[in-house]
Amino acid sequence: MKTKILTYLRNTDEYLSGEQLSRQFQVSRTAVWKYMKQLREEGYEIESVPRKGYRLLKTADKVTASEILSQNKAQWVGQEIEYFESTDSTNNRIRSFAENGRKEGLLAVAEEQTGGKGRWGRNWVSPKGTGIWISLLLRPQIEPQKASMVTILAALALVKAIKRTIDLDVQIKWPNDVIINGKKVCGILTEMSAELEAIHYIIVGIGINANTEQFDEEIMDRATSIYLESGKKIKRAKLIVEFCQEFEQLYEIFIERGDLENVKEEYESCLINIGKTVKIIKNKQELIRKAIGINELGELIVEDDKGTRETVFSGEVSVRGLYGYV
Ligand code: BT5
Repeated sequence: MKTKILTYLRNTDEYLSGEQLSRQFQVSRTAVWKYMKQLREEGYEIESVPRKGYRLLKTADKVTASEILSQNKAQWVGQEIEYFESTDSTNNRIRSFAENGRKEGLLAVAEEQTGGKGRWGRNWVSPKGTGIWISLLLRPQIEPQKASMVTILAALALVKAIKRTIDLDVQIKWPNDVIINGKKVCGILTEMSAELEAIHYIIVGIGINANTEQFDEEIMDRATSIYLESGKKIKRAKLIVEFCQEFEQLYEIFIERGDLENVKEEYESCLINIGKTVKIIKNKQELIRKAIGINELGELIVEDDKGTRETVFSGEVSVRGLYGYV
C-alpha cells in the first residue's frame, strides 16, 4: 500500500487530499496519515496543506522496495524486491531465495554489504549509503555453457542505464567491468547452479559505485564512481530501475534467439578492449594478444602477432594501459 501511495504521489504535481487517497486505495484517512508518516520517516519530504492535501516535494536517495517499485516499468525484472539494510552479500541472499523456489526476476538490494564478493573469492567494497549492491535471480532454459552471455547482457544494460541517467562516456572491459575514464565504476559477478544439461538458476550480482566520494587506498587507483566522474549525485533507485528495464529487453531477445548476434555491434561500440593489446591469464599462463571483438557467443576474439585468431571464453583479461596492466 505504501508503494501504491508513493507511486500516486510521484505521478502528480497536484495536491492529493486525504479523502481522495482514502477513496482511491480503500483505506481510512487515519491509515493514509500513517503511511505519510512512515514515508516522511524514510526521508521523503511530503508537504501537507490544510484543505488541499499532500504533495511530494523531494524524494530520498533510498533503495528500498517502495522506492524502486514505485518507478519500475519493467514487466518482471525487479517487480519483486527483497531489501536489506545490511547483509553479507546479495548474491548469497538470492541463492537462498532461489533454493526456496522464488521466481525469476526477484531482486535483492542491500544498503550495505559486509562480505561483498568479486570473482575468484576477491573482495568487493560495498559501503553504506552510496553504492548500488543488487542481485537478480534468473531461471533461463538454456544450456549451461551459455550462462556467461548473461554477464555480457548485464554489462550492456548497465552502460545503457548509466547513459540514460547521466551524460558520461561509459565503456566495458570484457567481460565484467564497466569503466568510466579508465577506472572501474561497476563490477558484475554471475554465479550459477546447474547440472550438465540444465541450469537451475543464475544469479547476476551487480555493484555500482554511484555516489561514492572517496575510495580506500587499496582500490583508489582503479575505482571510480558516477559522482566522482560527473560531479553529480544521482538517485540510486532511478538507476536500478533503468537497469531493470534495459536488462529485461535485452534478456528477452536473447532467450528468444539463443545468441548475442543482435547486440554484438552495440556491445563492441563500447568495448574498451577493441584494438588494444591484452594480457590473458589462463591456467596460470600469460598470453599477450590483440583484442578484435566478440563473437555471437560473447567470447572475446583475440589475434596473435601472426594474425592467428582464437577466442577466449572466460578468465582474466587485462588491457594494456588500464589499471592492473601497465
Ligand atoms: C567483480 O569482480 O567486479 C564483481 C563485483 C560484483 C559485486 C556485486 S555487489 C552485489 C553482488 N553481491 C556480491 O557479493 N557481489 C555482487 P572482480 O572482477 O573479481 O573484481 C574485484 C576487484 O575489484 C577487487 O579485487 C578490487 O581490486 C576491485 N574492487 C573491489 N571493490 C571495488 C569497488 N567498489 N569498486 C571498484 N573496484 C573494486
